[in-house]
Amino acid sequence: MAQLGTLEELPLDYRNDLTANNLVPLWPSLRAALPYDIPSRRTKPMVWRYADIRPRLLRAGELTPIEKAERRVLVLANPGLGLENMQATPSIYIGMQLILPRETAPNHWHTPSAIRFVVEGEGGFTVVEGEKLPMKRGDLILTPSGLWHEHGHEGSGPVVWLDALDLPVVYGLEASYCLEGEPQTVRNRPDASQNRYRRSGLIPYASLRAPRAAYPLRRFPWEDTRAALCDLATVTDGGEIVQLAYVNPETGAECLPILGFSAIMLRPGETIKPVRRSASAVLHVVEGEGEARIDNAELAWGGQDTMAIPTHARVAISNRSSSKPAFLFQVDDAPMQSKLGFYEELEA
Ligand code: 1HN
Repeated sequence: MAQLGTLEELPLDYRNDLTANNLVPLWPSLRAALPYDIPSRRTKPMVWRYADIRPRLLRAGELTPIEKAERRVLVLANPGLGLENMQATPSIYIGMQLILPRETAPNHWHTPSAIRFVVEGEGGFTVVEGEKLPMKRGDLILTPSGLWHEHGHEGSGPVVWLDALDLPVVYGLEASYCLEGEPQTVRNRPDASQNRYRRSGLIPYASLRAPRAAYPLRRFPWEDTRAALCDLATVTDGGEIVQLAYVNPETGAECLPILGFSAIMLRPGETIKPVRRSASAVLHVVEGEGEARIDNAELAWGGQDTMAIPTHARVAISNRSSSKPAFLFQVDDAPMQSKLGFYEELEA
C-alpha cells in the first residue's frame, strides 16, 4: 500500500492558504478516517460500578433540588470519547437518574428517543402520552422520539433508573431539541402491558388492519422478561446465548429506530462469547456477578453495574456463581446500523 503524503510535506504557505480558504487536504487524514480492516475506536471498554455511582447520585439529591435540575442525572461518560461529550459509546448516552418521594420531573418531549431501565426503589412512574407506566425494578419503559413524558414518585425512598438515549446520534445531526409542556392528563387505567399486549402472540384484533401504532407497548415488566428468559434457557443448548429482544408486539421489529434492547441470562457458571460485531453496546447488570473480557480489558461486575462495549470488540462474559443465574440488560445500536446497511457480524 502506498504511503500517503503528510501535512508536513506540504509547503507552509500552501497549508496556510488552504486554511484561509476553509480547505483541507484529504490525503494526510485519509487513513485515520478510513483505516484498513477495523475502525479506529476511542471508546474504552469499561465498567461503571453502582457502588461508585449511588452515593454520588444521592448527594446530588441533597445538593440540587429537582426544580434546578429538571432531570437529576449523573451521566456515564466514556473517558475515551471525552467526558464532556456524554457518550457511553459513540451512539449511546447513558445516565443514572434519581427522583425522590413526591418530586416530579416536568412534562416534555424531545427528538432523541429514550428508555428507562429501573435500577432501584419503588413507587416511581413515568407518564407517556397520558399512559401511566409504573416503574418496578428491572422494568423497561420507552419514551420514543416526540412523545410527551414526565416522571413522578409516589413511594418512599430514592428511586433510581438508567436512562439510555440515542442523543449522541441526534445531537451529532444537529437535530436534538425539546419542547416543554403542561402536566399531562393521566388516564386512570393500567398500562398496555397489562391489557392490550398481555401475552406475546396475541394482539388486539382491530389493530391487524388498522394503521400500525409506532410504539404500542411502552412498558415491559421485568417479571415477565425474567420468567421468559428462564423458560427459554430450558430449551436453549449450551453454547447458544439465552437472549430475548424487546420488540414492537404489532410488527415484531425492534421497538425503537436507532437503539436496540435485549435481556440476557447467564446460566450458573456459564461463559458466553457473543459474536464479534459492528454494533457498540452497553450492558447493565440486573442480577448476579462475574467477569467480562472486552478486548484486552478484564472487568469484574456485580449487581447494577454498567459496562461499555466498543464496536468490533471481542467479548466474553462469565457468571461467577455456580448456583444462580445472572441477568443482563443490553442496549446496542444494531437497529441503526442495520437500517444504514453496514451492520456486520465478524469472525472471532
Ligand atoms: C431526558 O429527557 C430525560 O426525560 C433523561 O428523564 C435524560 C438526557 C438528555 C436529554 C434528555 C428524561 C435526558 C433527557
